[in-house]
Amino acid sequence: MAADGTRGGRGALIVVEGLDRAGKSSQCEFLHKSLQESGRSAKYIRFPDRTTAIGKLIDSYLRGQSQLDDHSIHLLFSANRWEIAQSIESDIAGGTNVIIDRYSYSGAVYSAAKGNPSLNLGWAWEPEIGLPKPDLCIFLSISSEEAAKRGGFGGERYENEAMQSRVRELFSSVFGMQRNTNIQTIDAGKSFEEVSQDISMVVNECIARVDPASPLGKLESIHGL
Ligand code: NYM
Ligand code: MG
Repeated sequence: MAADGTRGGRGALIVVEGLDRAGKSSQCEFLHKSLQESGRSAKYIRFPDRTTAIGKLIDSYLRGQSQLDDHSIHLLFSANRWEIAQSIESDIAGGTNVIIDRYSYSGAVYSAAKGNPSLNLGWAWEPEIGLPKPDLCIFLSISSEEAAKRGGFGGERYENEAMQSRVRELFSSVFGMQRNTNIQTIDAGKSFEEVSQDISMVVNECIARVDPASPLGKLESIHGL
């Protein structure tokens, strides 16, 4: 059985992006379950994948247990995607829809948001070029006011107001510059049910549209970055 419940064809690569507290993980879990319940093959993965050797270095950095140069940690986040890229490609080729919670867009914007003069968005995007390209990228957009209502920040690096508002600005610049990628912005300030319905609509459209004959794309350089 293929991704859409018919024979043959490849799966769709669906990425969900957004700020901390936008509700990405709960929506991804719900989407994963609903795709499976509708008889489609689906897998849910998240970045950073903290279980690998590289992921453990990232985890320790995020928890503030280790210090790393901004460029080094940036490249580790990217390496953490590259180490899983092949398995994503083979799942997609085998007809499984893959849902990814955070991807290269988070990678570029969080690092660039630190304001290091030698680590701008252009530099940050480079190591992402060639990774599997999403068929759909959902941006769960949430205002700082709504995010604040959802309770306090956790204790990890980057979970503070200054960083989050810079990340919000950079997400909109990056998504504004995307030409050949299907980006769908969804208002994540609505109720869980409304947001999940909006997600399900764009995901079903995407799965129906994925051309079984055309292979998964690769991320390209972003013009104007
Ligand atoms: N993050 C995540 C990055 O800085 N670069 C990346 O490439 C990725 C995938 O990690 N605050 C940051 C964003 C988050 C943090 O992710 C942990 P999560 O989804 O909140 O566990
Ligand atoms: Mg978080």
